[in-house]
Amino acid sequence: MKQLFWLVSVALGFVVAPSGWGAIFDLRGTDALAALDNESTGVLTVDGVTATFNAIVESSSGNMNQTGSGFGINAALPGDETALLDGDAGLESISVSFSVPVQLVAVTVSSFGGDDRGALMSTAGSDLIASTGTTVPSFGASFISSFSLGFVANPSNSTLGNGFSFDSFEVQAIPEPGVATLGGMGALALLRRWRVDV
Ligand SMILES: [Ca+2]
Ligand SMILES: [Ca+2]
Ligand SMILES: [Ca+2]
Repeated sequence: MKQLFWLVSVALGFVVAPSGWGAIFDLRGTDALAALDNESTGVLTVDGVTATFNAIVESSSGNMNQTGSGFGINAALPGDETALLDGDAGLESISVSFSVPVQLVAVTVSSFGGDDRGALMSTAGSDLIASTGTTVPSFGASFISSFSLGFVANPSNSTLGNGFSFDSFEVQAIPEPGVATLGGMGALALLRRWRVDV
């Protein structure tokens, strides 16, 4: 009876699973190091979601850079914080576009100081990021095809600050209908087989 209960639970889980899966893009991790480090554009795939990254510097070119202390843009000018998104050589930002519509459910940054400010932008809305840690975007329930995170001037302070590290983000994608349906059918087939065998 316990087995039957377990199998029914699995089958129902596949059939009624409400909201896709989460994919965490760890920009401080080894996959990102291989795909994005020292590139102005790069592609990273996590759990079936492919993200294309572009490094943008307001007035000059730059490359994405991962070091032991952060992930940001190397603006290739003297004095730039090479592993942070900052404003020393023009306002730096990273845009991310996706192969499938996603919900952006979390963005994590670090190395924030009091003068640092980040702007999270999408077609569905925008948020100001003002401290180290994880931000849940105000537009996290909306499906988007891209977003960007960039350094912006602090409106209450004329100094730019030294920037912040773009550590990671998490998205939720809609599962392809065929995958969920096949999973549910497979579990139901297992259940039917188990009942016949008894
Ligand atoms: Ca590097
Ligand atoms: Ca920089
Ligand atoms: Ca900082």
